[in-house]
Amino acid sequence: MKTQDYIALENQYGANNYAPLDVVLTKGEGVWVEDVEGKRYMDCLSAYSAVNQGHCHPKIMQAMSEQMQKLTLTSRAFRNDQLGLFYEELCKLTNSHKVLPMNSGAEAVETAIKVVRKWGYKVKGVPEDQAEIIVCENNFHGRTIAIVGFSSDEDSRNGFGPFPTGFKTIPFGDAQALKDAITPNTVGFMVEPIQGEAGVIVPPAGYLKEVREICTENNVTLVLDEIQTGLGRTGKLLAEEHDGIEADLTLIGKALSGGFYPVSAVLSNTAVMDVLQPGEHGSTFGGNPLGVAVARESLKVLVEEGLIENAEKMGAYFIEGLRKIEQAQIKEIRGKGLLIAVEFDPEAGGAHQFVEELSEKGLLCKETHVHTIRFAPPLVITKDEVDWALERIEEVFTAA
Ligand code: IF1
Repeated sequence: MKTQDYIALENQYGANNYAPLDVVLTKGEGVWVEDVEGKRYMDCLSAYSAVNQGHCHPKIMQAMSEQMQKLTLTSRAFRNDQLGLFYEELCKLTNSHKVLPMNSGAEAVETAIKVVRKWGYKVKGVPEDQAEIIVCENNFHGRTIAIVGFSSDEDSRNGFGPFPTGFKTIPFGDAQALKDAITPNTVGFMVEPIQGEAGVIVPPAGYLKEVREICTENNVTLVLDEIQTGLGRTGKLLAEEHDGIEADLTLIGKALSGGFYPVSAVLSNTAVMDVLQPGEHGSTFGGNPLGVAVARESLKVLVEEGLIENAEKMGAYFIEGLRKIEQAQIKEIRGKGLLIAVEFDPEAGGAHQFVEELSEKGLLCKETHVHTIRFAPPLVITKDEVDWALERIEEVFTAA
């Protein structure tokens, strides 16, 4: 079958909830993927930061293959020999006290909403059903009804109402706005350290430190959604480290499984997560031995192969190379580690043209909000591979 044949099948039988590039991929290794015509591409999206360890990492594959021949799923009605080890390794790695394992990022976000509300009622003393959670404009935290209910993106929420209440929206990056929005019923402030989908929006230096202090002073839990920024993507294990702070709840997902299996988790200090009692929350696959074995190896690879340090080094090199490109219509180049974005002036006519041309040259990336291209290759990328990418990016950007 050819590219068009696969596309025809997707168009005939698949829901129309994405408009992907017409590239039909069939294999991947490291930063490279290959389509059904045998054409090779560098993946500069990394499945939105879910394959930080590179495609089909052999050690993670090995761990998955061994576990799937032993035990894959038991439900949490029984215990298994992977979960306790995963808890201990993850808590020690992230200096957390407790872990609640889920599957998708959105489920981790929903779990956090439930936990901070229950904490508000049982510990802070907020009257029942009066809990307020503050979020930021242009947030992206997933696609469930509660989450899109507090999204400021029309496409994410149009036609899906009515939505749950109890959420307040403030501008991102504005600590004073947080201070002004807090009431005695505020139980949490949930924010991405860097807003990914909004276009890699990096807040002013010290923002996370300020919001940490404001939350502490006002007995409000700080929930950091590190589902995209976490696990090495910004050049630190967790993006919160750039500001030297610790959240009360930290959400991780995506690369937690190296792209092999949906695994997400809510990390917390004891005070917050211990409000949950047996029977109050759960999930069929949450904490299953197969996913957890994959996650244990994915974390090991991240640390032992120096991917976090590599992200910091290669990210700085990538951004430096982008800044050398002579292209008058580039409005801003921004990012941290290997979470990088190039925003174009509206006069450039939108970034999709560059995405298509880069795909022609063998580099896969994706635009966001029309004018911005995100470059987020797997953290295993080498200097030569960054040079390879920069060469093609310069060709496309300067030809425009
Ligand atoms: C899609 C966006 C990125 C996330 C953050 C939670 C979640 C995500 C910070 C939910 C997921 C994915 C979802 C995917 C595309 C991608 C995405 F473009 F949608 F916004 F990365 F920026 N918090 N992001 O980035 O995790 O439930 O998906 O596992 O919906 O198309 P999930």
